[in-house]
Amino acid sequence: MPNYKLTYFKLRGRAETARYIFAYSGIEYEDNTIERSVWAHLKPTLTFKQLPILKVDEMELNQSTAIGRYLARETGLAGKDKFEQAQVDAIVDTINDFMNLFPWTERDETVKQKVTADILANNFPVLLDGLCKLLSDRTWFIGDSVTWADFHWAVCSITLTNLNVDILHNHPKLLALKERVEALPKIAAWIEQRPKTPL
Ligand SMILES: N[C@@H](CCC(=O)N[C@@H](CS)C(=O)NCC(=O)O)C(=O)O
Repeated sequence: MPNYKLTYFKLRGRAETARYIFAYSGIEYEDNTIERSVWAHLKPTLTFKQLPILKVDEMELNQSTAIGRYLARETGLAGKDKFEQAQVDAIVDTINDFMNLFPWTERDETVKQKVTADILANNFPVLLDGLCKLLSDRTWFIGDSVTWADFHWAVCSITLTNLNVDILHNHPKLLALKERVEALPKIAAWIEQRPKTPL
């Protein structure tokens, strides 16, 4: 087993899905969370000047989705065959397209709130209806066991329900999926112990 070191800010953000994969699979890793003051020194040393980064022994991997996909393949959470894997990837990409719409770094609160409200009114229903259709009456999005697409949904929907606690009210199946992931004993243990952060 290689040595894994995941470097990110002290946030769930783009590292949390990888942390769920580590937690669920029980693989040891170093969860290297850095302070903003350290970031100023670290950033210039990085190939693409962004986090997260996963170090696998001496090799470095950037891009949160590539990190998630790699870890999922290593741990049997990527989908059972190549088509299932593509379906799982499509769900993760669809959720990411949506999450990337939000103006996370906007400093003007009025602009931030207006853009956020527009996204929730116009883009969110499309995402929820599509995910609901995909999930249908099954337990997990794809196949008959949990995949990292279910983890990714559970992680991103925390951020969404923090924007508005009732946001999944009309989509009980998607809320139930989030809760099903969070009830997996190893995920529940990680949630209990992780730092409490706004994002
Ligand atoms: N597509 C990249 C985006 C990475 C990214 O935007 N990272 C942000 C944090 S979420 C970052 O490093 N921001 C600090 C900076 O750019 O100075 C990924 O998914 O990993």
